[in-house]
Amino acid sequence: MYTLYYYPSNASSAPHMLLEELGVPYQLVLVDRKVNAQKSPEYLKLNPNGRIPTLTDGPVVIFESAAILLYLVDKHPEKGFAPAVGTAERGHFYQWLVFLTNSLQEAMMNWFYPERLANNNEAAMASIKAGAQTRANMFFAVIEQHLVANGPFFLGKKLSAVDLYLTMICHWAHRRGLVPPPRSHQAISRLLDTIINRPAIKKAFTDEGLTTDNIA
Ligand SMILES: N[C@@H](CCC(=O)N[C@@H](CS)C(=O)NCC(=O)O)C(=O)O
Repeated sequence: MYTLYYYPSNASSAPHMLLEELGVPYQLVLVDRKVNAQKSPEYLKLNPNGRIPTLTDGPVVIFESAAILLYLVDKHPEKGFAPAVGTAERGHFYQWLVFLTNSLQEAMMNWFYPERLANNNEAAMASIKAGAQTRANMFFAVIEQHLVANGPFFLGKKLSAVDLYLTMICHWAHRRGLVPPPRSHQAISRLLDTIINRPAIKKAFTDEGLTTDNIA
């Protein structure tokens, strides 16, 4: 059985949504950030970065949310959350997932936590935050343009794990008040409506103690 080490609304959220969508057995283990449990010696053995999430599958341990999605879609190819390996669609699936985790997620992290890069210098923090917001918005605009031309989902008519990853990041943007909100983009907004109304997604959010109204 899979075990997902999570904290509500953290980067565990996309793996959690995917586990629910796949309908496979799994358990959740809370890593309590309120007491810095992600830096405990036990957790660091699983994830030496001390970050959430981590997935275990028997003896297999995987960290990085996008890697967890890739692992899970490959373990359950019949569920159709990623195109077949070796196809053009699979290439685009990799492209968008890596873009979301490497470019958009990183910009969002710098926007949330500018102090990590600014050595607690107030002026540097404000500047990093403003730059990261501009960068995140530029990436949201690229996504919107892609969805308008090729949507409603990243891979056209077929929902995939990439759409769940975008939902997670839009949820963060919503909670933290990114300006303008991702929902100011119509195609992104339509995609979010479709995703958050799916029963599996509602269950994942409810199980994290979040209301399903307005999660993104
Ligand atoms: N790129 C990583 C980011 C993981 C990450 O930064 N997680 C945050 C929560 S969203 C965390 O654990 N922060 C606590 C810390 O850095 O101490 C992933 O997607 O798994």
